[in-house]
Amino acid sequence: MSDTRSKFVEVYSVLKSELLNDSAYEWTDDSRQWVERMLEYNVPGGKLNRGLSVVDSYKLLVEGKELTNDEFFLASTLGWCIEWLQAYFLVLDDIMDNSHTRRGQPCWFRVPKVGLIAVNDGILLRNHIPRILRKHFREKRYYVDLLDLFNEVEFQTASGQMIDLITTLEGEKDLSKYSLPIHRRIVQYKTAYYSFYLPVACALLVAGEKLDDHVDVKNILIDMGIYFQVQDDYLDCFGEPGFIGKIGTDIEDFKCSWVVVKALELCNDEQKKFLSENYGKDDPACVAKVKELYKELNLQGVFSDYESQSYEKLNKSIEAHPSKSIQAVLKSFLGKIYKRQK
Ligand code: DMA
Ligand code: MG
Ligand code: MG
Ligand code: MG
Repeated sequence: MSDTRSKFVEVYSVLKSELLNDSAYEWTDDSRQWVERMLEYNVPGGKLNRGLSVVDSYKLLVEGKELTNDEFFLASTLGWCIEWLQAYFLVLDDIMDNSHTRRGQPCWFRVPKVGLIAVNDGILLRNHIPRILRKHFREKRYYVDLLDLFNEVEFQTASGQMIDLITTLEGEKDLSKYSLPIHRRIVQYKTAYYSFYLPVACALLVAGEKLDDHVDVKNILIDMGIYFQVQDDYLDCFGEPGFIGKIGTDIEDFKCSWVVVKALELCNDEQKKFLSENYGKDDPACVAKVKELYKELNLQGVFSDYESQSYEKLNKSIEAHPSKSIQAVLKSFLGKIYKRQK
């Protein structure tokens, strides 16, 4: 494990133990054990890309100056707040998407005796964030901006989840309503703000910047987030479950995935009919037929072209940015996700 990663993980233990000893609640052994197990199961086991990006971005913004322990701790704490936010969204997303596995283990709601208690666990995870922020940032000049940022981004994400979910409503399964602009709108809101804008925005605030001065950075990060979610959609269908840690459910769930949108663009009438008959059915035979058609349409090749084009486009916009340190932040982010396999 790299030094940054292991130091980052140490901060998780500190935050966890602070939450488990929060004096605003009269703890019992049972409740402390429940919360600890729930945190261990859902918070630290991911790639930690979002969280670590706060630390990496902050380092690049202060241009190689060695961080003090205190600065490292603060940037890491914000990184962990994003990992908490992610855990909260994922616990609920897996219930709504009827998913099976996440990060190589059963989804939290599938764990015996958890079930729909997972809904309240999601709410608890969400409530931990302002508690962490209050404990460590209350005295900072940028505290209000930080709270406002997390609130805005949570609202955007929940709105994205809403449009993701209402486009798949039972009884209204009509593929003709799916298009690239609709897909873009869904993924911009459900993924890009919290996964890409939020880490960099946190780093900018700690570095003493005002977010209103960085709208151009935000726009590039949103485009990067859209590219990232296209990869997620692609991996849902073509990724190796053992490797990505989750079994795809987009075809069964009738999701407005980038893959189906591209398929619709390329289908002839007969193929379109075939797709409509098999998409959105919770039946492995139908799923296999959809994947068969995707192969026929060479969607893997289409994706690979999209991937290199997006990379070039993003690189161009990054290089047009006037600040070298911001260019470095954005390039490091892009480097982490280009051609990712999980
Ligand atoms: C996830 O979209 C978005 C949020 C806010 C969790 P998704 O359902 O495609 O994610 P996953 O493929 O990880 O379930
Ligand atoms: Mg999901
Ligand atoms: Mg989802
Ligand atoms: Mg997905």
